[in-house]
Amino acid sequence: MDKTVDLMPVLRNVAEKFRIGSDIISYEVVLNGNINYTYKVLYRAKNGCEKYCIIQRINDYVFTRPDEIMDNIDHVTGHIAEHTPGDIHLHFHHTEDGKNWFRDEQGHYWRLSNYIDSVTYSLCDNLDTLRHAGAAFGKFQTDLSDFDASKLVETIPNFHNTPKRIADLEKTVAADPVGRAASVADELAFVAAHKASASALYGMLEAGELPLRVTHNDTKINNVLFDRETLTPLAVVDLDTVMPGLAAYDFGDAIRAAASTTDEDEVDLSKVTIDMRKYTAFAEGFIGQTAGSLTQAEIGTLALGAYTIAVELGVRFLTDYIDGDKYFHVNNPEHNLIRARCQFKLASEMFKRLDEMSAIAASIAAKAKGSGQK
Ligand code: GN1
Ligand code: MG
Repeated sequence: MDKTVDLMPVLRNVAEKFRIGSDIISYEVVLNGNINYTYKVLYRAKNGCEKYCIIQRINDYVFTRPDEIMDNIDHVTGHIAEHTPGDIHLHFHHTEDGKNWFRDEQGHYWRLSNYIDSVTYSLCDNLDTLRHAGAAFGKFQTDLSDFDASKLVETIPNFHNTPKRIADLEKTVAADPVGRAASVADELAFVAAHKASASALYGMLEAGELPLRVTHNDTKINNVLFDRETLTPLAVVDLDTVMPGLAAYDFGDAIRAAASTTDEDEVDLSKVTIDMRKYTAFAEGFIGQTAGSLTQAEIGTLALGAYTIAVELGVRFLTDYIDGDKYFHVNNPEHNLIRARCQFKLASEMFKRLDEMSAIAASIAAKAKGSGQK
């Protein structure tokens, strides 16, 4: 979105549609997502008090049916609120005709939620915080363990179908719409070399060896809101991709983001590796919450999930680069390529240490089960 455009009139209109009035005082662009357009908005509530809310424009290139996402979110937030009545929850406002989304004259979809005063981290060195983040995502999964998954629409089909992601990359390379394919031979060779190992997890799902659960599917640590003072988790946000999935996807995506030594777009690849202390801390939190419900086979795939999601996300960034940057927001023309290289470097580091990572997960699980922790 063009940063020079004054969005006041647009945001006022959205606020009015969601019935919080149109007295918007100011807004700031929130930059930590790669897909949607997010604004933290200060407004004067009808009782005269100043309040914040979050207004988002849903990216309808990525999400072709925003209305279905918002139905999913209604179900999921309702279920979580019912199960954890004392907690702080994400709540989406409704329009006069009872919808939690609004389509403007340009065809853009908008939503408005409460603002939860909190801190978030994109990269975090504090091991306690990482342990808390792991526990928050684990709890998210266990809170939804009795949720009827048939109520959920698959908002992005095949989201973590790694072999299909690789096949899509191959098709995009063959089409080469913007003439970038010739410049990524090394990256394509990496993908070819890792195709089989990165497809193993999906193979186990297809073979019926792993149960489908309701998972978050986008477990970057910046999707956990932390209390400013106690630094404990308040809520898990970004529910657009809550769908049936594998425990290893949620664990894996979180690890590839939070246990990396760098941000996901680090240019200096010599700095990119997995930090085992961070890995262990996150795993303690996540497995501590979920060990009681995870099968042995699932525990055995958690580390593989981290490697798999790193390869898969690298493949997705690379595909978007070759496709001309249509999916992810980019800051420069090389951004997706830089991100892809960074994920591939991280994946190759994890691949070398898979046994060690698996052993750590297994030992944490054994301890958690032994101590009767859920
Ligand atoms: C996107 O917008 P954000 O940052 O929450 C993407 C995730 C990627 C992530 C990588 C719907 O999430 O799958 O892991 O970027 N979300 C979607 O930063 O594709
Ligand atoms: Mg997201």
